[in-house]
Amino acid sequence: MKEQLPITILPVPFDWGAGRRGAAAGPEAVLQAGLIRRLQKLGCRVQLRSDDYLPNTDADRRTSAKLKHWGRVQAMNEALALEAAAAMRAGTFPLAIGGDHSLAIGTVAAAAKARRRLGVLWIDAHGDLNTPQTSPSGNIHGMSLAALLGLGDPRFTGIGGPGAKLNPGHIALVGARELDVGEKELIRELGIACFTMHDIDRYGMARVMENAIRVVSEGTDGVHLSFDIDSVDPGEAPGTGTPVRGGLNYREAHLAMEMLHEAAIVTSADLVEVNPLLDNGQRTARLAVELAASFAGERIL
Ligand code: NNH
Ligand code: MN
Ligand code: MN
Ligand code: MN
Repeated sequence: MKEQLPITILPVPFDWGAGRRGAAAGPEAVLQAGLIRRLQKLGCRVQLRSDDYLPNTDADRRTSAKLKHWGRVQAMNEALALEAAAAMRAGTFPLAIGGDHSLAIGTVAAAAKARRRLGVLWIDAHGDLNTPQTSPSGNIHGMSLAALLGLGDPRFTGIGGPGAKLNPGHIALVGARELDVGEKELIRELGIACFTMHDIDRYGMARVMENAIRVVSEGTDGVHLSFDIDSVDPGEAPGTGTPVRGGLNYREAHLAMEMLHEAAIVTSADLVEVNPLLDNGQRTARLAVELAASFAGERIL
Protein backbone atom coordinates (compact mmCIF):
# COMPACT_ATOMS: atom_id res chain seq x y z
CA MET A 1 0.00 0.00 0.00
CA LYS A 2 1.19 3.48 -0.82
CA GLU A 3 0.60 5.18 2.52
CA GLN A 4 -1.02 3.71 5.59
CA LEU A 5 -4.47 4.86 4.51
CA PRO A 6 -7.48 3.36 6.24
CA ILE A 7 -8.78 0.42 4.20
CA THR A 8 -12.37 0.33 2.98
CA ILE A 9 -13.38 -3.25 2.31
CA LEU A 10 -15.95 -3.39 -0.48
CA PRO A 11 -17.58 -6.81 -0.54
CA VAL A 12 -18.88 -7.78 -3.99
CA PRO A 13 -21.06 -10.88 -3.61
CA PHE A 14 -21.59 -11.28 -7.33
CA ASP A 15 -20.73 -14.04 -9.80
CA TRP A 16 -22.76 -13.49 -13.00
CA GLY A 17 -19.59 -12.58 -14.87
CA ALA A 18 -18.29 -16.15 -14.40
CA GLY A 19 -19.37 -19.40 -16.02
CA ARG A 20 -20.14 -21.13 -12.73
CA ARG A 21 -21.89 -19.92 -9.60
CA GLY A 22 -20.31 -19.73 -6.16
CA ALA A 23 -17.88 -16.80 -6.17
CA ALA A 24 -20.77 -14.68 -4.87
CA ALA A 25 -20.14 -16.38 -1.53
CA GLY A 26 -16.45 -15.38 -1.69
CA PRO A 27 -16.64 -12.16 0.38
CA GLU A 28 -18.47 -13.92 3.22
CA ALA A 29 -15.91 -16.76 3.23
CA VAL A 30 -12.91 -14.41 3.23
CA LEU A 31 -14.40 -12.32 6.04
CA GLN A 32 -15.27 -15.49 7.95
CA ALA A 33 -11.64 -16.59 7.59
CA GLY A 34 -10.62 -13.52 9.59
CA LEU A 35 -9.60 -10.84 7.10
CA ILE A 36 -10.50 -7.84 9.25
CA ARG A 37 -8.79 -9.01 12.46
CA ARG A 38 -5.67 -10.01 10.56
CA LEU A 39 -5.40 -6.54 9.02
CA GLN A 40 -6.15 -4.81 12.31
CA LYS A 41 -3.38 -6.81 13.99
CA LEU A 42 -0.98 -5.15 11.56
CA GLY A 43 -2.15 -1.74 12.72
CA CYS A 44 -4.42 -1.06 9.74
CA ARG A 45 -7.59 0.91 10.23
CA VAL A 46 -10.29 -1.08 8.49
CA GLN A 47 -13.86 -0.28 7.68
CA LEU A 48 -16.22 -2.82 6.19
CA ARG A 49 -18.75 -1.36 3.77
CA SER A 50 -22.06 -3.20 3.78
CA ASP A 51 -22.98 -4.61 0.36
CA ASP A 52 -26.22 -2.62 0.24
CA TYR A 53 -24.68 -0.28 -2.35
CA LEU A 54 -25.19 -3.08 -4.91
CA PRO A 55 -28.50 -3.15 -6.77
CA ASN A 56 -30.64 -6.26 -6.57
CA THR A 57 -30.28 -7.73 -10.06
CA ASP A 58 -32.44 -10.83 -9.54
CA ALA A 59 -35.02 -9.66 -12.05
CA ASP A 60 -32.50 -8.53 -14.66
CA ARG A 61 -32.45 -11.25 -17.33
CA ARG A 62 -30.69 -9.27 -20.05
CA THR A 63 -28.15 -11.60 -21.62
CA SER A 64 -26.65 -12.69 -24.95
CA ALA A 65 -24.39 -15.53 -26.07
CA LYS A 66 -21.38 -13.26 -26.53
CA LEU A 67 -21.99 -11.21 -23.38
CA LYS A 68 -23.58 -13.43 -20.77
CA HIS A 69 -25.74 -11.75 -18.11
CA TRP A 70 -24.60 -8.36 -19.34
CA GLY A 71 -27.47 -6.54 -17.63
CA ARG A 72 -26.47 -7.73 -14.18
CA VAL A 73 -22.74 -7.28 -14.77
CA GLN A 74 -23.27 -3.74 -16.00
CA ALA A 75 -25.55 -2.77 -13.09
CA MET A 76 -23.12 -4.21 -10.53
CA ASN A 77 -20.15 -2.38 -12.05
CA GLU A 78 -21.88 0.99 -12.28
CA ALA A 79 -22.72 0.78 -8.57
CA LEU A 80 -19.28 -0.52 -7.57
CA ALA A 81 -17.50 2.23 -9.52
CA LEU A 82 -19.45 4.87 -7.57
CA GLU A 83 -18.73 3.17 -4.26
CA ALA A 84 -15.01 2.77 -4.98
CA ALA A 85 -14.84 6.43 -6.01
CA ALA A 86 -16.52 7.42 -2.74
CA ALA A 87 -14.01 5.36 -0.74
CA MET A 88 -11.11 7.14 -2.48
CA ARG A 89 -12.70 10.58 -2.06
CA ALA A 90 -12.94 9.81 1.66
CA GLY A 91 -9.17 9.30 1.69
CA THR A 92 -9.26 5.51 2.09
CA PHE A 93 -7.78 2.58 0.20
CA PRO A 94 -10.51 0.59 -1.55
CA LEU A 95 -10.10 -3.20 -1.31
CA ALA A 96 -12.80 -5.00 -3.30
CA ILE A 97 -13.41 -8.62 -2.29
CA GLY A 98 -15.07 -10.74 -4.98
CA GLY A 99 -16.89 -12.07 -6.50
CA ASP A 100 -15.85 -12.72 -10.05
CA HIS A 101 -13.23 -10.70 -11.92
CA SER A 102 -15.73 -8.69 -13.95
CA LEU A 103 -15.84 -6.39 -10.89
CA ALA A 104 -12.45 -4.94 -11.88
CA ILE A 105 -14.19 -2.99 -14.63
CA GLY A 106 -15.83 -0.88 -11.93
CA THR A 107 -12.94 -0.59 -9.48
CA VAL A 108 -10.30 0.20 -12.09
CA ALA A 109 -12.54 2.71 -13.87
CA ALA A 110 -12.96 4.52 -10.55
CA ALA A 111 -9.25 4.35 -9.73
CA ALA A 112 -8.31 5.62 -13.19
CA LYS A 113 -10.52 8.67 -12.68
CA ALA A 114 -8.91 9.45 -9.34
CA ARG A 115 -5.35 8.96 -10.58
CA ARG A 116 -5.20 10.15 -14.22
CA ARG A 117 -2.28 7.88 -15.18
CA LEU A 118 -2.95 4.54 -13.54
CA GLY A 119 -0.72 1.48 -13.64
CA VAL A 120 -2.39 -1.92 -13.32
CA LEU A 121 -0.83 -5.13 -12.03
CA TRP A 122 -3.01 -8.09 -13.09
CA ILE A 123 -1.99 -11.27 -11.26
CA ASP A 124 -3.98 -14.07 -12.89
CA ALA A 125 -3.71 -17.44 -14.66
CA HIS A 126 -5.61 -15.72 -17.48
CA GLY A 127 -5.33 -12.48 -19.44
CA ASP A 128 -8.94 -11.29 -19.17
CA LEU A 129 -8.22 -9.61 -22.51
CA ASN A 130 -11.05 -11.06 -24.57
CA THR A 131 -13.68 -9.06 -26.39
CA PRO A 132 -17.15 -10.42 -27.15
CA GLN A 133 -15.71 -11.33 -30.57
CA THR A 134 -12.70 -13.31 -29.30
CA SER A 135 -14.16 -14.80 -26.11
CA PRO A 136 -14.52 -18.59 -26.22
CA SER A 137 -17.12 -18.49 -23.44
CA GLY A 138 -19.06 -15.21 -23.49
CA ASN A 139 -18.21 -14.86 -19.78
CA ILE A 140 -17.54 -11.23 -18.97
CA HIS A 141 -14.92 -11.93 -16.28
CA GLY A 142 -12.63 -12.94 -19.17
CA MET A 143 -13.11 -9.50 -20.80
CA SER A 144 -12.51 -7.02 -17.97
CA LEU A 145 -8.99 -5.86 -18.81
CA ALA A 146 -9.86 -5.49 -22.50
CA ALA A 147 -12.89 -3.37 -21.57
CA LEU A 148 -10.65 -1.11 -19.49
CA LEU A 149 -8.46 -0.65 -22.56
CA GLY A 150 -11.53 0.55 -24.44
CA LEU A 151 -11.93 -2.70 -26.39
CA GLY A 152 -15.24 -4.51 -26.72
CA ASP A 153 -18.81 -3.49 -26.07
CA PRO A 154 -19.67 0.12 -25.10
CA ARG A 155 -21.86 -1.20 -22.26
CA PHE A 156 -18.57 -2.08 -20.52
CA THR A 157 -15.99 0.22 -22.07
CA GLY A 158 -18.37 3.03 -21.05
CA ILE A 159 -18.43 2.28 -17.32
CA GLY A 160 -17.02 5.32 -15.53
CA GLY A 161 -17.11 7.31 -18.79
CA PRO A 162 -16.37 6.41 -22.41
CA GLY A 163 -13.08 5.18 -23.82
CA ALA A 164 -9.82 3.63 -22.65
CA LYS A 165 -9.00 4.00 -18.94
CA LEU A 166 -5.45 2.67 -19.19
CA ASN A 167 -2.25 3.00 -21.18
CA PRO A 168 -1.16 -0.50 -22.33
CA GLY A 169 2.44 0.43 -21.48
CA HIS A 170 1.52 0.73 -17.79
CA ILE A 171 -0.05 -2.73 -17.46
CA ALA A 172 1.76 -5.86 -16.27
CA LEU A 173 0.29 -9.37 -16.23
CA VAL A 174 1.89 -11.87 -13.84
CA GLY A 175 1.21 -15.62 -13.64
CA ALA A 176 -0.42 -16.13 -17.04
CA ARG A 177 -0.61 -19.72 -18.31
CA GLU A 178 -3.89 -19.93 -20.21
CA LEU A 179 -4.28 -17.26 -22.86
CA ASP A 180 -6.81 -17.46 -25.69
CA VAL A 181 -5.77 -16.81 -29.30
CA GLY A 182 -7.21 -13.30 -29.45
CA GLU A 183 -5.59 -12.43 -26.12
CA LYS A 184 -2.14 -13.45 -27.36
CA GLU A 185 -2.61 -11.30 -30.45
CA LEU A 186 -3.67 -8.33 -28.34
CA ILE A 187 -0.72 -8.67 -25.95
CA ARG A 188 1.68 -8.61 -28.93
CA GLU A 189 -0.15 -5.86 -30.79
CA LEU A 190 -0.33 -3.50 -27.78
CA GLY A 191 3.04 -4.53 -26.33
CA ILE A 192 1.55 -5.36 -22.93
CA ALA A 193 4.14 -6.64 -20.44
CA CYS A 194 3.15 -10.25 -19.79
CA PHE A 195 5.21 -12.21 -17.24
CA THR A 196 4.05 -15.80 -17.78
CA MET A 197 4.64 -18.87 -15.62
CA HIS A 198 7.48 -19.64 -18.01
CA ASP A 199 9.16 -16.38 -17.02
CA ILE A 200 8.60 -17.11 -13.34
CA ASP A 201 10.15 -20.59 -13.72
CA ARG A 202 13.05 -19.19 -15.67
CA TYR A 203 13.93 -15.97 -13.84
CA GLY A 204 12.28 -16.44 -10.46
CA MET A 205 9.44 -14.51 -8.88
CA ALA A 206 11.71 -11.83 -7.39
CA ARG A 207 13.10 -10.73 -10.75
CA VAL A 208 9.68 -10.93 -12.40
CA MET A 209 8.11 -8.77 -9.71
CA GLU A 210 10.92 -6.22 -9.86
CA ASN A 211 10.23 -5.83 -13.58
CA ALA A 212 6.44 -5.81 -13.18
CA ILE A 213 6.68 -3.16 -10.46
CA ARG A 214 8.80 -1.00 -12.77
CA VAL A 215 6.26 -1.27 -15.60
CA VAL A 216 3.28 -0.26 -13.48
CA SER A 217 4.96 2.41 -11.36
CA GLU A 218 7.25 4.36 -13.71
CA GLY A 219 5.39 7.34 -15.13
CA THR A 220 2.15 6.66 -13.26
CA ASP A 221 0.37 8.44 -10.38
CA GLY A 222 -1.10 5.32 -8.81
CA VAL A 223 -1.22 1.55 -9.16
CA HIS A 224 -4.18 -0.80 -9.00
CA LEU A 225 -3.53 -4.42 -8.00
CA SER A 226 -6.08 -6.89 -9.39
CA PHE A 227 -5.36 -10.26 -7.81
CA ASP A 228 -7.21 -13.29 -9.18
CA ILE A 229 -6.77 -16.19 -6.72
CA ASP A 230 -6.60 -18.60 -9.69
CA SER A 231 -3.08 -17.25 -10.28
CA VAL A 232 -2.08 -19.53 -7.40
CA ASP A 233 -1.67 -23.24 -8.14
CA PRO A 234 -4.90 -25.24 -7.64
CA GLY A 235 -3.10 -27.38 -5.05
CA GLU A 236 -3.03 -24.33 -2.77
CA ALA A 237 -6.16 -22.61 -4.11
CA PRO A 238 -8.69 -25.23 -5.19
CA GLY A 239 -11.67 -22.97 -4.43
CA THR A 240 -11.93 -21.11 -7.72
CA GLY A 241 -14.06 -21.48 -10.84
CA THR A 242 -11.40 -21.90 -13.54
CA PRO A 243 -8.38 -23.61 -11.97
CA VAL A 244 -5.31 -24.10 -14.20
CA ARG A 245 -2.41 -26.39 -13.30
CA GLY A 246 1.12 -25.03 -12.99
CA GLY A 247 0.41 -21.87 -11.03
CA LEU A 248 2.22 -19.82 -8.42
CA ASN A 249 3.34 -21.81 -5.43
CA TYR A 250 2.59 -20.69 -1.89
CA ARG A 251 5.81 -18.76 -1.37
CA GLU A 252 5.84 -17.18 -4.83
CA ALA A 253 2.40 -15.71 -4.17
CA HIS A 254 3.48 -14.42 -0.76
CA LEU A 255 6.73 -13.01 -2.12
CA ALA A 256 4.79 -11.02 -4.69
CA MET A 257 2.60 -9.54 -1.93
CA GLU A 258 5.60 -8.82 0.31
CA MET A 259 7.42 -7.05 -2.52
CA LEU A 260 4.34 -4.95 -3.25
CA HIS A 261 4.16 -3.92 0.38
CA GLU A 262 7.82 -2.91 0.30
CA ALA A 263 7.48 -1.03 -2.98
CA ALA A 264 4.61 0.99 -1.47
CA ILE A 265 3.08 1.82 -4.85
CA VAL A 266 -0.38 0.27 -4.74
CA THR A 267 -3.31 2.67 -4.26
CA SER A 268 -6.32 0.34 -4.72
CA ALA A 269 -6.87 -3.41 -5.04
CA ASP A 270 -9.17 -6.32 -5.84
CA LEU A 271 -9.04 -9.87 -4.48
CA VAL A 272 -11.29 -11.99 -6.66
CA GLU A 273 -12.57 -15.42 -7.74
CA VAL A 274 -12.59 -17.16 -4.34
CA ASN A 275 -15.37 -19.75 -4.75
CA PRO A 276 -16.18 -21.41 -1.40
CA LEU A 277 -18.52 -23.90 -3.10
CA LEU A 278 -15.50 -25.46 -4.81
CA ASP A 279 -13.10 -25.08 -1.87
CA ASN A 280 -11.50 -27.80 0.20
CA GLY A 281 -12.80 -26.60 3.57
CA GLN A 282 -11.56 -23.05 4.07
CA ARG A 283 -8.21 -23.58 2.32
CA THR A 284 -8.62 -20.95 -0.39
CA ALA A 285 -10.39 -18.37 1.78
CA ARG A 286 -7.61 -18.68 4.36
CA LEU A 287 -4.96 -18.30 1.68
CA ALA A 288 -6.69 -15.12 0.51
CA VAL A 289 -6.50 -13.71 4.05
CA GLU A 290 -2.83 -14.64 4.40
CA LEU A 291 -1.95 -13.01 1.09
CA ALA A 292 -3.86 -9.86 2.03
CA ALA A 293 -1.86 -9.78 5.28
CA SER A 294 1.46 -10.05 3.45
CA PHE A 295 0.33 -7.25 1.16
CA ALA A 296 -0.54 -5.13 4.20
CA GLY A 297 2.87 -5.63 5.77
CA GLU A 298 2.85 -8.86 7.74
CA ARG A 299 6.38 -10.22 7.85
CA ILE A 300 8.10 -13.39 8.95
CA LEU A 301 10.66 -11.61 11.13
N1 NNH B 1 -10.10 -16.93 -20.95
C1 NNH B 1 -11.31 -17.60 -20.56
C2 NNH B 1 -12.54 -16.81 -20.98
O1 NNH B 1 -12.40 -15.70 -21.43
C3 NNH B 1 -11.33 -17.86 -19.05
C4 NNH B 1 -11.42 -16.64 -18.18
N2 NNH B 1 -11.56 -17.03 -16.79
C5 NNH B 1 -11.00 -16.41 -15.75
N3 NNH B 1 -10.23 -15.31 -15.96
N4 NNH B 1 -11.13 -16.85 -14.61
O2 NNH B 1 -9.43 -14.86 -14.98
O3 NNH B 1 -13.63 -17.28 -20.85
MN1 MN C 1 -9.27 -13.01 -13.85
MN1 MN D 1 -8.23 -16.15 -13.83
MN1 MN E 1 6.03 4.57 -18.28
